[in-house]
Amino acid sequence: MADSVILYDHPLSPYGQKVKIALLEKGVSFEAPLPDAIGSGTTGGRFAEVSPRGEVPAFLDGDTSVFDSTVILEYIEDRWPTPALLPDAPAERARVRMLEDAMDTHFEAITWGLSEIVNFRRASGVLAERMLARGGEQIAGWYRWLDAQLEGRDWFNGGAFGWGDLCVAPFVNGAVGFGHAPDPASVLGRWHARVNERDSVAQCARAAAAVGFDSDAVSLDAVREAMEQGLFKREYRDHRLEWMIKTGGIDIVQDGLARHNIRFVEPFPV
Ligand SMILES: N[C@@H](CCC(=O)N[C@@H](CS)C(=O)NCC(=O)O)C(=O)O
Repeated sequence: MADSVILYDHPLSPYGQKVKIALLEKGVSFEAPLPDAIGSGTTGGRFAEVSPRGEVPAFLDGDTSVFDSTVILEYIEDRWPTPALLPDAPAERARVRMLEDAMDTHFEAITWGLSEIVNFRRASGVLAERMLARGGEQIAGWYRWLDAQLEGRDWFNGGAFGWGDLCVAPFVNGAVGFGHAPDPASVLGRWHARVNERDSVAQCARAAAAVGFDSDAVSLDAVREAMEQGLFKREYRDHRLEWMIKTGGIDIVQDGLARHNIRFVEPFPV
């Protein structure tokens, strides 16, 4: 069994950030290669074996391969139990796992959708304005829900930073990138400032900023051009597809299908 831990990752992925924060908190050293052809819908090699959906994060620990950030986090917690990131009590563990599920599915779909409009220009004019406004309202609604989840706690995990926090921070930081910061005076806003002082969280936020669509490292025009040519396909999976449809973008889905620049998950390779 090889001894290196490899996390296939893209710094912008909030799911990848969840896993990196856990590894950093536990002091597990890892390499984080960017998979070849990520986003093309035609990934190959070892990455495609480890990640049959062609998604980051995907994790290799010697002979063990794991995909999906939630499953990877569970594996990491089992494999390197100290310091524990999940709370002790079963009810608390269930509480933070529900938080994680809500962020991974409903919340992420909104920031992903905003990116489709702002960065990938899937809509323009009145439709774009309407979808952006609706996304902002949806985020405000989730912020009210998150605020209530803190219920007098300093941390989503309970008395100290943990799973509940690392599952929320990357997604809220993503929303800030679209101009939707929580009110700094709110409970959530104060948590947001506190969590970003944490070294593990700050490292991931810096790495994301360095490759963001408005950074020097990435030419958004080149990415858009690749998308126009169908070389770069956006994955319209699960809740993302729901978001597009419920937020008024059903024509965007049909247009993307016609132009072959959106993709769905295919049967896993055998
Ligand atoms: N449920 C998965 C979602 C992972 C995911 O959506 N990853 C995106 C990046 S944020 C990805 O790799 N997309 C590949 C693509 O669009 O082709 C998880 O929790 O790991």
